[in-house]
Amino acid sequence: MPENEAGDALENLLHENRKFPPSEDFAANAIATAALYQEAAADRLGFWAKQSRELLSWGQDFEQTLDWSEAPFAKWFVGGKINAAYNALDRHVEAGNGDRVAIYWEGEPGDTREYTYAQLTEAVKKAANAFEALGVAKGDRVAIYLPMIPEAVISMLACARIGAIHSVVFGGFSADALRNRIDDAEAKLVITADGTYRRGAPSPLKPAVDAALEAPGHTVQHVVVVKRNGEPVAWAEGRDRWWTETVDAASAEHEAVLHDSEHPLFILYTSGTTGKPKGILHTTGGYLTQTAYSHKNVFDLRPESDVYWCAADIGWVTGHSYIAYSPLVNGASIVMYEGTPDTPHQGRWWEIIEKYKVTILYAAPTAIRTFMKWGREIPAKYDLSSLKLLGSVGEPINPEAWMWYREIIGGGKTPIVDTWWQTETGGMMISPLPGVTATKPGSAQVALPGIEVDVVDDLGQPVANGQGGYLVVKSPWPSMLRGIWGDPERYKETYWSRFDNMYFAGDGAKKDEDGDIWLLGRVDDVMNVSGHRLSTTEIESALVSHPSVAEAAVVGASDETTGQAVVAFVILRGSAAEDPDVEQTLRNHVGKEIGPIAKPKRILVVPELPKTRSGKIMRRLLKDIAEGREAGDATTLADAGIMQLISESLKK
Ligand code: 6R9
Repeated sequence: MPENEAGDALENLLHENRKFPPSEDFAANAIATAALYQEAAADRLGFWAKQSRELLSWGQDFEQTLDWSEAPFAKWFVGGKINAAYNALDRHVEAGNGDRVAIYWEGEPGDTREYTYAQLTEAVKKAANAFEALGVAKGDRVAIYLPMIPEAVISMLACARIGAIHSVVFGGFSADALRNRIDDAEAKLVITADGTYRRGAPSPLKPAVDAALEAPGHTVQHVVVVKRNGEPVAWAEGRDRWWTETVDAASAEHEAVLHDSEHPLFILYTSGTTGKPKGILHTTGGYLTQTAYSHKNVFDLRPESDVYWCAADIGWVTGHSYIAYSPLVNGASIVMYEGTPDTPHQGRWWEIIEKYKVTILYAAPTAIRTFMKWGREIPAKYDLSSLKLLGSVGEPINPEAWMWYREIIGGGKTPIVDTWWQTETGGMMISPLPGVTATKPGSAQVALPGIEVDVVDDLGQPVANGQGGYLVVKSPWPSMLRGIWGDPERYKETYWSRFDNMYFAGDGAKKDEDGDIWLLGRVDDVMNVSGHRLSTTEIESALVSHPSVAEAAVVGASDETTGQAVVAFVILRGSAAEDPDVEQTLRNHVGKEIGPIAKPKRILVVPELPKTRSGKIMRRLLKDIAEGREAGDATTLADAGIMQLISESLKK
């Protein structure tokens, strides 16, 4: 864990003095004001009850806000009845907003589709009827293995409508990974597509479903296939159905029945440190409340005028909470993009922002660092003046990347909200409020009103300002996971056994002198060098702050003398690769930024870094390389060829 031992080493980098208060104009008109903090502090449960009733349409009001009597298994908004799809769709049509655009969809090859709220409601009703006709009933599990096409959102909402539990499996996952998830959840139906487009070429999906279902013993009765790229597919008669023939042909009349507030909404698998992936379970009322609340207040959302783009994949929790659910529950117009950021050119994102006049962009630091590497002249070619707010999620954002995001993309004026949360937390937990908080580059800063977090030491005692420790959540929150599918013991063990009555997030964090929170990466990403605890994030930030470095990943490799040694993998910018002294220069730079103890023992120059679907660097694989082993299981990588590329580049 990152702690005070590394003393001044930790200080330097995290002692960011820059502060960016909201502009007077933004602060004066902001949706979320400082009063929210006071209101939540005065009566936390009352605050959530009020938020829930304001943001959602309950078919039957709840009687109790929180039942924590069977902790750590929470029940929120007990006795309430609600339908998630009705909240995301029908009610906006009923309120006269049926003509508002719900989804602006942009395919990778440049084809487009648009759905108004009325059209999306109709599409979801048809899908709900079709799924029911295929035998799917309330409580059944449906696996969704789709690319970033509107049918992904339609399928999720159709499941929610009928009370089926969706399990979205990222389209980049292998047949094996898909089969494991199908088996664990005992899915009855699979929704997939013939394929998608990636980097300008058709990329198949259906063959992975066929391979996953080849061995007998599974629970799948039907596979519904969306035609996306028109590539030929194998067909299992009786099992497989085209979307056009089942869904498009179904009736557009479908009544949204009410489900219990605690009815399961979805399962989403996330990798644990060890063992098989965990099926994180989320339910309805609390999840919708907190995601809608955070989406509105953190993004300063005006549904009637904003165009909101969350550039995550739907197979990641960010895609669930901030593409499929909260923006639609809030009645916003969203942009959804199918492809990669560099197809057909490196200005693709900025072209999309210019085209749709996107006002709010929510993206991951890894994407921002990639854009930095490509150069500021690319976004400079586009009109990005529509942007009013930028969000970041997925990993700590290095101060350099934060500044670049604000200056180059936000024109030096947009607030940046660095939002910390997890698959398990369901919605945002720590984030500035854009009209209130004076933001600090690299820090997520403060818990949202209604959320109680702290940084504690080994014994669970809160650390003083200026000190580091473990991030914990001190009281239950509406969108918290309700457990791990089929494994209640693992839920208790993983999250609730480390400290008494506190949720252990698995992240290291530090409080600065103002008490603001800086996330330091996963606890398992913390290195111990000669008894000094060093955070991978900090050394990475130090490396990225050097003009020669585009991206960096740091691991602790076992070392006979020092216990662990710092090994850095770096992607260099432009001509830096030709500099024979670059490694020494970077070592010294880290020494200067953090302290000599943090100087990497080895710096390896690589062309790419191994990343998961959600853009997280898989340090485990880099550690294998650093420790001279064959790289381990790489099936969850977004791009499977990367490890080969890295090994080859290191042989040279
Ligand atoms: C939403 C999401 C969760 C882990 C989390 C932490 C890291 C996410 C972050 C952040 C620093 C942020 N993380 N947001 N670290 N600052 N703003 O990413 O969910 O895929 O479950 O990952 O991601 O380490 O514990 P998930």
